[in-house]
Amino acid sequence: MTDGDRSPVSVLGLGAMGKALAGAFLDRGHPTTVWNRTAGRADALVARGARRADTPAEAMAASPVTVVCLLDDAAVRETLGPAAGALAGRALVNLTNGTPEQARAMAGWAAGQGVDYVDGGIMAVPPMIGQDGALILYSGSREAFGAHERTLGALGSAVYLDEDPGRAALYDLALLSAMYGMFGGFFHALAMTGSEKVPAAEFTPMVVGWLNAMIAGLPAMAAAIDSGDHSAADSNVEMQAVSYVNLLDASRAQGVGTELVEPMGALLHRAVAEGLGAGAVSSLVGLLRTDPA
Ligand code: FVH
Repeated sequence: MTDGDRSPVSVLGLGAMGKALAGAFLDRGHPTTVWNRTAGRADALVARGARRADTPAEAMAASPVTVVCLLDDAAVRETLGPAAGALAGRALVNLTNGTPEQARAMAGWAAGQGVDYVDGGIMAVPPMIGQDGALILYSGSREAFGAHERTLGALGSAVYLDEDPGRAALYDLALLSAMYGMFGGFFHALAMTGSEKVPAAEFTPMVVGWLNAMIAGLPAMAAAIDSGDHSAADSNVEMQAVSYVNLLDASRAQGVGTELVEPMGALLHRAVAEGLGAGAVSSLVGLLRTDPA
């Protein structure tokens, strides 16, 4: 089945994200069938022209491609399990957040049902869906992605990564890790300045400028990480380990908890203990690698 301009599509899951996905398909004129465990959450979409399905199987039978966006992997299994068989010869695109292992296991399950499986990671919040700024990562069946790429394009910028169905989940979780690291640093910074009653809105522009300056250095760090050459160190690990103690001491003195920032301090000190003190902080990535669980 090839993708037409307005190919039918089904959406399972109408939480905050699923509603945005179904809405974007409707906006582009795709005949859209929707299902949600709590049926009433489909009402607004039905009023906009979506067709309500009473069961996941009915929804999946209505379209060549079904997009699933539920809370987690357990919800996906619970939803798709009873519908096994309804999907044969069709494509399933799972945009539920999950691990690479879960994506690979789901791909195996889908293959057993004769289903083309694509896993995905949504790098956007619901209001961004349907705009170019919404990045959606895909991996898994190249054929299915190619067949439905234009339909999926209604959701945002569609980027296909690899035939390994786990790749999109890996990138998704890695990008979330970078985001949460930034949030953690930001929240700690605001707790520090807030301890002296500096309004968050007053200090935040300085944080944004500083983070942008640091972000500019990430490609050079990536090159060092790929080459393993961490010798170019204007700001070496040992110096940073020493000044990091001040960050922790000052936080405690200001009455600010250090749970968000302690791990980085511990890693800097471990790097010094392992002889990496004279090099660049990019060497810390190597210390994080452990044998897979
Ligand atoms: N919202 C966001 O900002 C992020 C952006 C990036 C991607 N995530 C992931 O998207 C998945 C869905 O997130 P969501 O925001 O739509 O989540 P909720 O609004 O909480 O809706 C959850 C839906 O899942 C249904 N559900 C939960 N458990 C079950 C189950 N056992 N069986 C069937 N359906 C289930 C729930 O149904 P109901 O409660 O309305 O009946 C909602 O449709 C998620 O993986 C994010 O990490 C969102």
